[in-house]
Amino acid sequence: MLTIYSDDHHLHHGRCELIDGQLLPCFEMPSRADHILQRVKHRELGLVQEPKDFGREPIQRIHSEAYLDFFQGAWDRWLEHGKDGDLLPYTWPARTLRAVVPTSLHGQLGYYSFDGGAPITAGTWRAAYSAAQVALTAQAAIQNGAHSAFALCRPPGHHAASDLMGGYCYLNNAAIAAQAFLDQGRNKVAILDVDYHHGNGTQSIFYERNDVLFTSIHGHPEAEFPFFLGYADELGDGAGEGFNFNYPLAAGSGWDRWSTALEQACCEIEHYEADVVVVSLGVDTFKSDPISQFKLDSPDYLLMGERIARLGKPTLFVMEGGYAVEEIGVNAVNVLEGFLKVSKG
Ligand code: SP5
Ligand code: ZN
Repeated sequence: MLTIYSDDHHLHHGRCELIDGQLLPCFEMPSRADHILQRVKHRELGLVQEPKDFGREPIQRIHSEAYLDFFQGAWDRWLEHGKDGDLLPYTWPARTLRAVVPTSLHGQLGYYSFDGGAPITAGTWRAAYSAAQVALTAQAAIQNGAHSAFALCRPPGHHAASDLMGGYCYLNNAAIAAQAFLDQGRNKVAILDVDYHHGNGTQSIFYERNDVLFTSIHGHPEAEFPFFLGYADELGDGAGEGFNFNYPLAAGSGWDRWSTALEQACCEIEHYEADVVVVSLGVDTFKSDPISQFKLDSPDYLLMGERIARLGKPTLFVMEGGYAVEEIGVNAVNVLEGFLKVSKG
């Protein structure tokens, strides 16, 4: 399987995130991608290539220009304020406030974000832009005939909505790739989001559309981030009604419960008759993930890959979360190896 990877992800290394009432060192750190790359090479998964540059246009198919302009320019504005620490929001346009777009940097930061978990640093735009190009390059490989490809994206993307960052995410790499498939002539894309957290950004982007089926298995939002989306009764709206499927699971869920949900999601994808599958590949479902509550073990990721392969569709894997850094390489690459075991044999 071809892997697309860029060293540019090192340009994004946030100092702190707001979590559990504290500013803690970011769980989403550069060594995550380094470990995955190391494992890809160690297991001789296949070629590793640099991304091409498709420019901002395919990103603008998903994200608003105003949001992208804000994100791209935020760091320089922060420097003009004479600051050099990370840029983190602290006020949001909650219910009783007005959804005005302020002119100030911090006002706009609150407007364009939904939590205090996605710091902007000097290199965040360049890293996120590169990650989107990584996804687009892997997407192009499939469009050109590959049966599968691995976009080793960092920072991750599935929490990012059209004009919102949050949850360590800035640009929605999986959504950008899904849209590129459609723009290049495919008619139906299925997204399978296996990250521990609900892919609220991806769901919101495609919620009213029937050309993208969104399925997600995740910690129940009654008790888990992102709290405000990801319930089972969210089935899509308008033309998108019946094209959104959430499988929220209780804390402590292991492979038994998780694989039952996977089976249901796969049934929906088969029923939809997707042309291509995009997997939002988070491995924060792992039993010793430091911020998550599921109990998957490393061999379970092989089975996950095998089941995805039995869909028999061209499949793009897009890296999302996973914070047990020592094991992240084994777990992520196990999904890919499980997939290859079935799709090759
Ligand atoms: C891409 C991705 O996986 N983003 C995840 C963002 C999660 N941010 C909030 C996590 C809150 C965890 N609270 C429990 C901590 C246990 N000490
Ligand atoms: Zn996650």
